Amino acid sequence: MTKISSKMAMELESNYGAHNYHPLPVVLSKGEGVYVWDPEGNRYFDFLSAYSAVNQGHCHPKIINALKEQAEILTLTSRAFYNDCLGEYEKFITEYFGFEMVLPMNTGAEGVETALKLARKWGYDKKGIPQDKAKIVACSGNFHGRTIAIISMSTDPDCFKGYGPKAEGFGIVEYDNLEALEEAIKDPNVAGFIVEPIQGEAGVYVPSEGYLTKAKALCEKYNVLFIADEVQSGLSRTGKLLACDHEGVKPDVLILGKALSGGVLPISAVLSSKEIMLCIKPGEHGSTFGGFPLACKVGIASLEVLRDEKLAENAEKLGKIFRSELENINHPMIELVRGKGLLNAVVVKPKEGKTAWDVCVALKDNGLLAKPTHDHIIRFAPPLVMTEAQIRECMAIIKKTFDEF
Ligand code: IF1
Repeated sequence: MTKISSKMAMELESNYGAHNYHPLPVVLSKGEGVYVWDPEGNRYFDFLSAYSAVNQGHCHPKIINALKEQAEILTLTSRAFYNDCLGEYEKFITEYFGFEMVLPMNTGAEGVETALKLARKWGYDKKGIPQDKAKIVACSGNFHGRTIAIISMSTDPDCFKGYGPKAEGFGIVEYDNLEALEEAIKDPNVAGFIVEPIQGEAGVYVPSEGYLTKAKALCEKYNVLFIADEVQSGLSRTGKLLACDHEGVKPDVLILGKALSGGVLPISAVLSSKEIMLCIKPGEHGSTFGGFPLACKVGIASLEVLRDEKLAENAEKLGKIFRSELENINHPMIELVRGKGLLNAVVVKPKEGKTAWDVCVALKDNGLLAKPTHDHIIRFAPPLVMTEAQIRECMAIIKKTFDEF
């Protein structure tokens, strides 16, 4: 099949695809490591990493080989039967993260939904909350996915407006505010507190040092499950295996997604203790593809790459270089730089009507892909396999681009 042109690809998407995104005007047709190419052969550094799903780099050979090998043997059995891949994967991933059990799902949102259902079940069966009275507390500025229940926790109108009525049983507290959290979870009907250890979509908000530790302690005090949504912040992105690891906090429930597959398949997972996980009985939750053989093999390979290539350490090292070099640019449009590891964001101050979007289009023309979130914030999140030489090359591109404004 001949490669279609960028122009044709954009026209086809516009004519036949729902307009639920407003992509940057660039078409990708090949990816390898930190690079992506458009159909015309122009090469770009990928500074979005598919929203942190390709931490291991595009088309990592070890992960692709795991996919290809299993794809010729057995792809999907459903959970109606056992298979010879799932148990091994479950043992591998629970030992890898230090939990007793895992419930395998597909997208991050399904992982979050699973965690919400698990918290409610535990609330009724173990905490003694009266049936249908369980509440779950979330943070302002959160992003946990796009389903009806999840957007019922959202404080971003773009996520929930026009999709009402909201599902019941969710409360909101200000992020990084321990007094508000304690006030909210005192309520004996609260089953869980769900939090992103670093808020990605909100613009890479890193909470105060000690917030996670104290929040976990408050959850223990009031017998509330501490649920960490590490779909974006996990898997070495912030310079540790999990963002919770920066404070040594172990969540009661851990949600993973995105890079759990290295960007090859949708793979998510909820990890917890036996006591909590066994509140869900046979037939009470599941999904057709959850934990399927292809995902098991790809998941193991993806986690091995993070460990064997020391990608958390690399993210820590390169992130420090990135933030200090960016601050040294001291350009009037660069209001603030914040982040951890290789999950960073720049708050852009518009200049003569030029916004973050214009900067991203100019970055694209200079060979680097990044995308604004919430109008004035540019998230910079390259694959964690980037080298120091490459990140310095990217800093030069970013500096050159801002100097054009
Ligand atoms: C979009 C960003 C948004 C997530 C966290 C669960 C999910 C996500 C912390 C759901 C998904 C994606 C979704 C994508 C844009 C991107 C994103 F922060 F990563 F950039 F939206 F906030 N928890 N994040 O970040 O996982 O169901 O998508 O697999 O929806 O536009 P999913």
